[in-house]
Amino acid sequence: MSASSDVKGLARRLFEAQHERHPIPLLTNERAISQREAYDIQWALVEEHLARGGKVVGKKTGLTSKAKQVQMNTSEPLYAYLIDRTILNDGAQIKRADLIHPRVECEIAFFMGRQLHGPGVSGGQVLEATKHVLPALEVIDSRYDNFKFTLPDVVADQASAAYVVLGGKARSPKGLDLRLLGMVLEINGELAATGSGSAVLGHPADSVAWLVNKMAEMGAGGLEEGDLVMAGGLVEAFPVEPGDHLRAEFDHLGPVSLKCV
Ligand code: OOG
Ligand code: MG
Repeated sequence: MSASSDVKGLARRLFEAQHERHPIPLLTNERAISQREAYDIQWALVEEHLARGGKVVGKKTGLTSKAKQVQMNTSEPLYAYLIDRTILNDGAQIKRADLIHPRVECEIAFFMGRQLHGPGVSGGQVLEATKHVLPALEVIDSRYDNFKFTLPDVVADQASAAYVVLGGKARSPKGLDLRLLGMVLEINGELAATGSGSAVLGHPADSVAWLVNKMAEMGAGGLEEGDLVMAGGLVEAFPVEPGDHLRAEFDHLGPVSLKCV
């Protein structure tokens, strides 16, 4: 088998797992996968969505906080592409039956006012190129058995991306200290976690800068005007089941919520 048909075959496996809501064993159980190949498989997976009319509307970083790295037993961040039909409005209902074993994360989302390409991009340059920031919940859903993986596996699996729920007020980051911006997550009315922007690589803009520079390193371009960028979970991810209502309240940016049905 040629290397490129192997990449497509592995992407196809992940695509079918997404579609059939059926978890699969790790790709790395069969053979070692390099970082380069892992991003190639992810891109081939994205192409499966593009071939069905999906559009790339942004990017996400993941595993940028200590809480997430400890939870997933990894020590390096990653990036992935976001597809248009997965972006939902505040208060969205997500169907448990559409997913394998969903978990929810609290994040700060960036909306880019202009393009930004690495290498050498700083957090300050990210803030200058940002039109506004929004409070967000990300629904992740690993396509692997038991929500366990190694870094190349999760890179190939589009960083477990399932949905993004955008809420609150869109605000320019100018005049906001995103590092100290606090958030509180309530699940079914009970306090579940508190966090702040500093959790993601010290500052959410530094997390976005990491993504831009990593994309440059991988020869994958960077951020485009109008891109939505998720800066990574500030606290660990929480499993959700039907009936659950999650609401995060961010300083200055307001609330964002979703319901699992
Ligand atoms: C990988 C994706 C992590 C984040 O915000 O840290 C992520 C995973 O934990 O399944 O999206
Ligand atoms: Mg995330």
